[in-house]
Amino acid sequence: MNPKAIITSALPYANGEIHLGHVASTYLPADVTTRFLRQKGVEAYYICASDDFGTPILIQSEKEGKTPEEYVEYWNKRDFEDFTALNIKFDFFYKTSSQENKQFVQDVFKKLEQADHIYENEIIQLYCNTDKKFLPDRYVIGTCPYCKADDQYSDLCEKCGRVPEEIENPHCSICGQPPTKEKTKHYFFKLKNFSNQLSEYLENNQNLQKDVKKYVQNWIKEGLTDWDITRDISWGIPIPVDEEKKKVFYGWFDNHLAYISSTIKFLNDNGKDGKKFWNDSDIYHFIGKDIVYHHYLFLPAMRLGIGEEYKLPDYIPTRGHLTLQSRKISKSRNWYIGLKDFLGIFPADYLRFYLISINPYSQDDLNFNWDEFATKINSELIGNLGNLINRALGFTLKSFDGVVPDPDAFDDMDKESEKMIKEFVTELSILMEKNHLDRALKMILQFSAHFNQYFQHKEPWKNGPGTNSCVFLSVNAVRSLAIAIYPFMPDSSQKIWVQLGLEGSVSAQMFDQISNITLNQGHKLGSVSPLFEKVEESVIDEQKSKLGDTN
Ligand code: B3M
Ligand code: ZN
Repeated sequence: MNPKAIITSALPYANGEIHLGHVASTYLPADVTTRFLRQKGVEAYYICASDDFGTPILIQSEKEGKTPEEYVEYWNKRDFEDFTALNIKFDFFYKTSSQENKQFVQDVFKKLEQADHIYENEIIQLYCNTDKKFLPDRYVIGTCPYCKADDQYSDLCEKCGRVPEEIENPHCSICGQPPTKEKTKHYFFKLKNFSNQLSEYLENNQNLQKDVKKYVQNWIKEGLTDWDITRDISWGIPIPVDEEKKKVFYGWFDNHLAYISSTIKFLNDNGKDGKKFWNDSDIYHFIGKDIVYHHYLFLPAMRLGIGEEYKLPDYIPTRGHLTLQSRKISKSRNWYIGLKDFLGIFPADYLRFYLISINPYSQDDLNFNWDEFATKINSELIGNLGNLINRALGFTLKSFDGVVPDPDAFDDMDKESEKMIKEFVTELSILMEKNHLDRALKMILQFSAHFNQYFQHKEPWKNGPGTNSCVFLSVNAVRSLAIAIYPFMPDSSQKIWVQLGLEGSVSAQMFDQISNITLNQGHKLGSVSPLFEKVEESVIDEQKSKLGDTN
C-alpha cells in the first residue's frame, strides 16, 4: 500500500445547500475511505473546495443583491458547516476562487499554450434577444446530437453522459425562445490530440472501474472534439492573454485544478513539499457518474498537457445518483432532503450507516426510502449491532461488576468465535481497499449477528460452565467492532470505545488491531448505556409529508 494518499470529492457548487444526493455518491465514500486509509497507517489527506465560478452563480448573486464574492463566501462557509455536522472531515476545504487557484489555473493555461495545446477560434455563440444575454451551457436546452434525448442542457447530456459539441434545436432555458447566433472568439483545448495518451492511461490503470473505462474508451473511439474553455461572462478566472478582458475560463477548466492548488497550499502551509507529496501519493478523486467525461478525459488530458508535472489519478471511484422515494431529486419540486434538516432530526451516524449500506461501488443508482431507512436503523443498526454491544457490555457490568473474567477452556463454539475475531480483519480490509464499502459494512453486521447468536446460545445468564469464555470473547468482539465501524460511524465508534473503558481516541487504533484479542482478565469497562434510539414511525411519517409541493 502506498504510504501517502490525497483524496478529493467533486467540488460542490457554491450555489445552494448540500442535500442527501450530494453526500451519498461522493463525500461520504471519500470520508470513509480517508478514515480507513489512516487506520492502515497511510498519511492521507482529504481535500475539497467550493466550486465558485459560472453563470448560474453570477445570476443568483445578482438576484439576491450580493456581489458574487459575498455570495460564494456564504455558501463556502455553510457547506463546510453542513459537511462537518455529518462528520465529513476535510483536512482542508478551500475554494476555486482562491488567489492560489487563480494563479495556478493561469500558469497551467500558459504552459498548455506554450506546448501548443491551445488555439483561438471564432465560434457562433447563442444569444437570447429577449433576455439580452449570451447563453452559455445551462442556459440552452435542446436535443442531444448523439443520443437524441430531448430537454438536455447544452453542456452535458444527462441521458448518455456526453458533452455535446452543438446541441440541436436550441432554446433559451430562461424564456424558452430560440436564440439567435452571434460571432465571438474563444480559446480551445486540443483534446483530440490526447486520444491515444488518454486511451493508454485508461488501459494501464488497473484501479479504474472496468465498466466506466469501457464506455469512456468508446467515446474516444468515436472521436473526441476539442474543448471550448472560455466564456463571455464576468465571473470567472481571467484569461491571461485576453486583451479585451471580456472572457473568463469555463468553470470546468479551472475547478478540477483546485484539487491540486488547494492540496499544494495545504501541504506547503503544513511544512511539506506539496508538489512532491502529490507526486508520491496515490491520488483519489471521488465523483458521481454525471461527471465522468470531465474526470476521465478533460482532467487527465490537462495533466498530460503540462507534461505530467502533477500525477494523474490512480483512483476515480464513480458512483450512481441518489433518487428519493424512487423519484429524481429536484429542489424546485421540493423533492429533496437538505443535509442540515436531516441532521436536525437524526444523528449523523444513522445517515452514514444507511447511505453506505445502500451504496454499491458501481454506477447503479441508489434510492433513499424513508421506510427502508427506519427499518435498517431499527433492525440492523440497533437490533443487531446495538443489541450485541449493549447485551455484552451490560451483562458484564451486571454480573461481573464490569470486569472481564478469566476465560474457561474453549469449547468448539468458543473456538469458532475466537477464529472469527482473528480472521475478521483480512477479508474486511480487502473489501475496504477495493472500495466495496457497502459489502464491508455488511460483513461487519454478519460478524455482529454471529456474536448475537453465540451469546444467545451460550446463555451466560444461567451462569453455567463456559460463561466466562462467552463474556470474555463477546467483550473482545465488541472491541473489534468499535475499530471496524470507525470509518463508517466515528461517533458511535468512540462511544463504544469509552463504554469499553478504553482510553484515548479510537481513531488512533490501527485497522489490523481489529483481530487482536487484547481485553484480558481484570480489564474494567466504563459505564454502559444504549448507543442508539429507535426511529419512530410517527417521525418518519412527518418527514414523508414534508416532501413534494408545499403550496
Ligand atoms: N461543481 C458539481 C457537479 O457537477 C461540480 C463538480 C466539480 S469537480 C471538479 O457535480
Ligand atoms: Zn445524449
